Formats: sequence, structure tokens, C-alpha cells
Amino acid sequence: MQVLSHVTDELTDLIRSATRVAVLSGAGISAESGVPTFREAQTGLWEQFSAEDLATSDAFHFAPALVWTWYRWRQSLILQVEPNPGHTALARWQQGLRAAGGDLSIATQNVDDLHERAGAHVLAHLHGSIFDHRCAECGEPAELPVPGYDGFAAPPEPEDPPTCTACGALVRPGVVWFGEMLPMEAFDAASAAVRSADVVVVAGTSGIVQPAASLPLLALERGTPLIEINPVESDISDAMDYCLRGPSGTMLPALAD
Ligand code: BV8
Ligand code: ZN
Repeated sequence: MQVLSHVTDELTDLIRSATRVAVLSGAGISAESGVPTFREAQTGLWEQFSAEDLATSDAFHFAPALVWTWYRWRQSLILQVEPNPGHTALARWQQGLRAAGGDLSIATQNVDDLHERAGAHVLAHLHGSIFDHRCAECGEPAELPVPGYDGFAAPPEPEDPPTCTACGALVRPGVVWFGEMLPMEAFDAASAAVRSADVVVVAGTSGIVQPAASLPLLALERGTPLIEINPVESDISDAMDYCLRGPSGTMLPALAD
């Protein structure tokens, strides 16, 4: 494993020769846009809880208004921020490869839409999307107006989630909670992309949350080069060939352009 503080000529040559790239992104790629990562402490109303405590069906069952409002407040924050140079570098890289007959596949653990707003196509939202809503009982999708909160202001008082128009049960966020299965189609597509890639880039993930964090390790089956971008060591750094120790908003443009 090489731990690097900048993109070397060796890395540049590797990237230039790759026609099929797989990218696994985590909360860290959205950090420079102002979206807190899961490693950071919660603020305001939720400061006494960890994200992992709130992102569960049990938490929603016992405190639906608290959990629902946390998601609606997070939606507001995401709507108020912009994609950062890391997101836009991936979008440019993907466009360039596709124009040349190759591809760059993005599998993200993130529930925000910043990759899409940067102009990229996302192959797999492994943990769903914060802007999707569905009935907790019958699964009926629910279309809701965007929340009116200020995502940077003091968190609001909890509001009850709406009820399903089809069966009357509570509407829940369309994300994958801890203890819930990932969407198999998304996970299988991401696995296939890693298995067929010339190079795998892991950007902004602590490598803690499974099974998403194990996806890049499928690259080891074929000896596909693995590049990590993270300011600090992660739980999967040991499996990497290259560890670019820096923010993705700097490292991805340096790698991709
Ligand atoms: C499953 C959606 C099984 C919701 C998310 C014990 C009990 C119960 C379960 C488990 C258990 N032990 C293990 C498990 C499995 C569990 C898990 O992995 N737990 C962890 C905590 C140990 N996994 C699950 O429960 C999964 N499901 O296993 O189901 C099953 C099997 C059969 C039948 C039924 C069930 C489901 C996991 C999905 C949970 N949902 N999100 C929401 O968003 O609210 S996960 C959520 O946390 C995020 O989506 C994200 O994936 C994850 C946080 O991880 P990261 O993205 O890596 O972010 P993190 O904050 O951790 O790290 C940020 C990194 O960025 C840091 O390294 C930092 O250094 C870096 N960084 C910071 N700034 C920058 C940067 N990098 C680059 N540039 C920067 N500028
Ligand atoms: Zn319903």
C-alpha cells in the first residue's frame, strides 16, 4: 500500500489507461458541500443521539415524529447546499469515459442527490434516497412537497409523519435503515461494476458500514488496483493499493482531470 499526499505520475498513468472505473462514495464526498458525515456529532434536537441510533426502524416505531423530522431537516440541508469539486470531477470523468466508449460507475452509500446534481449518473444508491418516501406498511410511494425548514437553523420541533393514502399507516423515509436489507438490484449492480473495473476508487467512506464497505474488496479477486481517498485511515485502508490522504474535493479533480 502506498500512502500518498498527492497524485503521483504512477497514479496518473494508471487512471489514464483505465476505461472502466468503479467508484464507491461515502458521506465524506459530501462533507465539503456542508453535509455532516455520520462520524460527526449530531446537533440540536438530535445531539443526544447518534445517527446510527436514529437511522433504524425501531427508532421510527418508538419516536416517529423525532425520526421523521430529522429526515425532513436533513432534506432541507441537502437542498440548501451544492455539489462540490469532488462531485463535479466524477461527473466530468464519467462523461469523458462514456464519450470514449468506456464508463465510470458510481455506487454511493449516500442518500443525498449531489452526484446527480453535479451531472453524474449514479448506478446504485446502496442505502436509498432521502427524497423518497413510502408507506411503512404497504410500501405505497408518497409524493411530498419539499420541507420548509432552514437546514442550517436550529432544528425544528418534531412533526408527525404523514399517513399513507392507501392504508392509513405512517409514511417513512425511503432509505435503508440499520438492520434492513440493501436493495439487492443496487448491490448486485455495484458488485458487477467492481468486478469488471480496471480500477476501483473509494472516496469518503470510513469503511465501517456493511455490506457496502466490503464492495471494493471484490476488486481483490482480480487484482484490480484499489485507490482510497480519505484525509484519514479507514477500516478498509489496509486493502488499498494507494491511499490518497486528502479531501475528495481536492484529490478527485487532481486524479480525474
Ligand atoms: C444489514 C441510510 C442485515 C440511512 C445508512 C449490529 C446490529 C445490527 C446491525 C449490525 C450490527 N453490526 C453490523 C451490522 C450491520 C450494519 C452495520 O454495518 N453497522 C455498523 C454501524 C457496524 N449494517 C446494516 O444494518 C445494513 N443492513 O446489515 O442488514 C440483514 C440481513 C438479512 C436480513 C435483514 C437484514 C444496513 C446499513 C445501511 C444503514 N443506512 N444510511 C440514513 O442515511 O439516515 S448507513 C449511513 O452510515 C450512511 O449511508 C453511510 O453509509 C454510513 C456512514 O458511513 P460513511 O459513508 O463511511 O460515512 P462515515 O461518516 O462513516 O465516514 C465518513 C468518512 O469520510 C470518514 O472516513 C472521514 O474521514 C471521511 N471524510 C471526511 N471528510 C472528507 C472525507 N473523505 C474525503 N473527503 C473529505 N472532505
Ligand atoms: Zn400504506
